[in-house]
Amino acid sequence: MATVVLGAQFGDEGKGKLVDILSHQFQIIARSAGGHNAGHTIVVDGTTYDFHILPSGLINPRSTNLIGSACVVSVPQFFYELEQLEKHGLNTKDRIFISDRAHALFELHSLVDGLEEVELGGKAVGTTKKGIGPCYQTKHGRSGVRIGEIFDKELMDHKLRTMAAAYKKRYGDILKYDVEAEIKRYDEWRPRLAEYVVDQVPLVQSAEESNTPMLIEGANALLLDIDWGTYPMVTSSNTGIGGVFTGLGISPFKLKEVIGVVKAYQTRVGGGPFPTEQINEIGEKLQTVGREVGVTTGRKRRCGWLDLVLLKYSAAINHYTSFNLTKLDILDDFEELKICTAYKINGQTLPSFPATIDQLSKVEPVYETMPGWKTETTGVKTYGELPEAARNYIERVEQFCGVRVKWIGTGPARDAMITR
Ligand code: 2SA
Ligand code: GDP
Ligand code: MG
Repeated sequence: MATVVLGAQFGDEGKGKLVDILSHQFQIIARSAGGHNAGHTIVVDGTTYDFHILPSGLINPRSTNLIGSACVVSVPQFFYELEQLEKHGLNTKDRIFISDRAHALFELHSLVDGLEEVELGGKAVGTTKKGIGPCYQTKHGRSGVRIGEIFDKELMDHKLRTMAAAYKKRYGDILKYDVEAEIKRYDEWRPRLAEYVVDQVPLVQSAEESNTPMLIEGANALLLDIDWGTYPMVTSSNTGIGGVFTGLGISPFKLKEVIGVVKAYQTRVGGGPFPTEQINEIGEKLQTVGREVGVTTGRKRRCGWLDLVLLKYSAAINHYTSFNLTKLDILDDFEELKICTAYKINGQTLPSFPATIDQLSKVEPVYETMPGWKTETTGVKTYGELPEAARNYIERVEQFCGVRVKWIGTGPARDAMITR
């Protein structure tokens, strides 16, 4: 039976920490979509680990980890992260596999990502410039290279040269890319990569047949989903529940839980509408106290109040069975807190979450104000011991979205998590 952990807002809700906490209950941990744009930070016994393309579940030394078919994989980044983990003394041998159907993300893709952002000018997405969008473009344009195809040197070289020629036609000399140098690097990497590449279908199938507990680790979040997010200010994969099926081929009937990870306030990195954003001292306080800095790019994250309209929409798509509300402790020192419970445009309440960024950027959030608790919550071990105002805040989220808050994060450390 499988449990899925998904980002419910704009990412960086703290998915990595929950995956780490749950991982000891699971034998297989899988990433279904996305690439090394993701940044998951885990703090274990005072040591901080940053994961990008590798599943955070690798921290559990007994787990087998899979990078699934709908992922895009930078081979040098994959090796780099493995080396970092090994430096920390973590043995990853025979515990990490990449689907042969995942797509190879080349240096070419990341260079094109940068150029596309320049072309967009004031409308830039604010990508991580890791090449995610261009890699999914070549995948969907049917010209990409699958990880399994790397082992057919002639095929890979031909496809990569064709891909490079197409982009050269588009960008000319501003694209500074040496395809032959990249081909040479792959000649070196190919033998080393071989042991990690698998056909994931029998792996997932046998896990299903033997009822092996599987944890599926989402990357990014629903509002960044290519179909359900704030298009076009999104990433290029299906970050919602749909990506779990396309990325892993798992049976929907095998899902036991879909946990939505929700930050107790809200953040966003990159461009795009953010109705409850606070460009003022409140936003600055959330950014500073919450240490809201991108794990992949080091960018400051934009900050604002919790938006329940957005969260309810997210729940309607991802069908969460429970929430993990994270970073409650960051709100410990506020006199009062605001929660958005409706959107208005020209005085009219919207009946649902808008489909366009044009509309979303025009909405006026309607807020409920709740008293803060002005008490430290880090170190609190049980729900009942939380201040009443904090419990009221949590219960308002549950009541509005119809989803139970089963876990509450009160600090970055593994043990700073209240379970209900
Ligand atoms: P991309 O690079 O094509 O996926 O960017 C498209 C949009 O998706 C956003 N995005 C993210 N948002 C939050 N966190 C992400 N991971 C890093 C982190 C971000 C960082 O964990 O902190 O370090 O900046 C992530 N990855 C992609 C991105 O900001 C664009 O809005
Ligand atoms: P992810 O992308 O969803 O895995 O989240 P990130 O790792 O990008 O960002 C979440 C950050 O918040 C990390 O630095 C975590 O260590 C930290 N974090 C997670 N949960 C909590 C919490 O409950 N309280 C505090 N203070 N920090 C947390
Ligand atoms: Mg992150």
